[in-house]
Amino acid sequence: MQMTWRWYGINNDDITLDHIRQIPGVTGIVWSLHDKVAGEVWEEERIKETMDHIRSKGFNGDVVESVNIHDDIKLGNENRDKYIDIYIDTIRKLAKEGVKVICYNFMPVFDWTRTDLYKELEDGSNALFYEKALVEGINPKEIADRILEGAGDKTMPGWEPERLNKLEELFEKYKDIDEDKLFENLKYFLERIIPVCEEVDVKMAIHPDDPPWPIFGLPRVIRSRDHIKKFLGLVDSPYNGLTLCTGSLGPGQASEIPSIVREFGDRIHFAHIRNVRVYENGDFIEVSHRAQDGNVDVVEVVKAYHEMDFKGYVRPDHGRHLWGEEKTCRPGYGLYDRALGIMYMWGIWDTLEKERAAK
Ligand code: DNO
Repeated sequence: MQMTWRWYGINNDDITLDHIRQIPGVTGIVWSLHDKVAGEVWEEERIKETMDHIRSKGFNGDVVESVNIHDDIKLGNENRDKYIDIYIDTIRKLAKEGVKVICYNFMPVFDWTRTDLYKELEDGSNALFYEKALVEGINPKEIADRILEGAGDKTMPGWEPERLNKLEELFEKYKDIDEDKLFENLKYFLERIIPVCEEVDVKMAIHPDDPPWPIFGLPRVIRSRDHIKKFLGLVDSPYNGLTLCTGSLGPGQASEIPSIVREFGDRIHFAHIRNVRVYENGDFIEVSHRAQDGNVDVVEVVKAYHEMDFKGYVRPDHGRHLWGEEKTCRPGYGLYDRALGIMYMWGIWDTLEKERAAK
């Protein structure tokens, strides 16, 4: 596995590449142009500037997370081709600078959703939390306001104020889009972009829906083994692949994750590995990577990747906020717990490597 770290860009992240260099075994930086809203053109100079900076510190910039998809593509309306052309243009420019994998999602309106960004855990740390009943009864605008307020002055991917200001309008547009229609629109998008990806050797890696169930009446299509299987069949090419996020799938099917990894392994280009603790009422909270701390058996997950000799990219995904860092870090993206998570994963991986070598 190739260990990576999500970094928010030049002048946009308190955690610098010099800090990241001190975390053992991290070889790649997962990046994006975070000021770009979905559908905007990415300039070659900006891509090059970021890649050069990443490379100057000894990392690769092989993975971009995310190039966000304009709602007109998800809605399948008359503007979609224009936005798909822009998307293709970005894929080509990224390929030219050496990018290998693009992580994206196809969730309508919202990216990941939580009700509390700083819920306290029993050890005094805090983490992202989801209260199921609250989301079932609340106006989506209130959730958006909570998240934006919690984020303070930090930009949050998937929660761009420009889009959220038009929430009512957006919901109105989605009212006739059900799961089948959303799948159809996803297929149309893939049929246009995957041939280009094959040509320029960039792998697409869709991120599962988080949480893995429909919210606010909006359909969600990447949320279970069956959904993933259907998705991979829409365009049956290795370039049409997955970001397998254990934390996103976890609240719906934590115990199945190792077998999902085994089943779809050859289409997983990027692994997001983290743990969640799921409560009986459907609430969940993000916990440390340690298997015992939550419902995702991270040991088994890493074993599944090791068995298949996984050569793709991995990142610790989110972490709790530790030792007061919630005052400065982006929610879910502190330094300490993600670094601890990496060491946990290396501990498992290196042990398995030694065992294999001794056989
Ligand atoms: C959350 C992330 C997601 C992910 C997007 C991909 O922290 O895993 O926001 O980047 O869904 O497009």
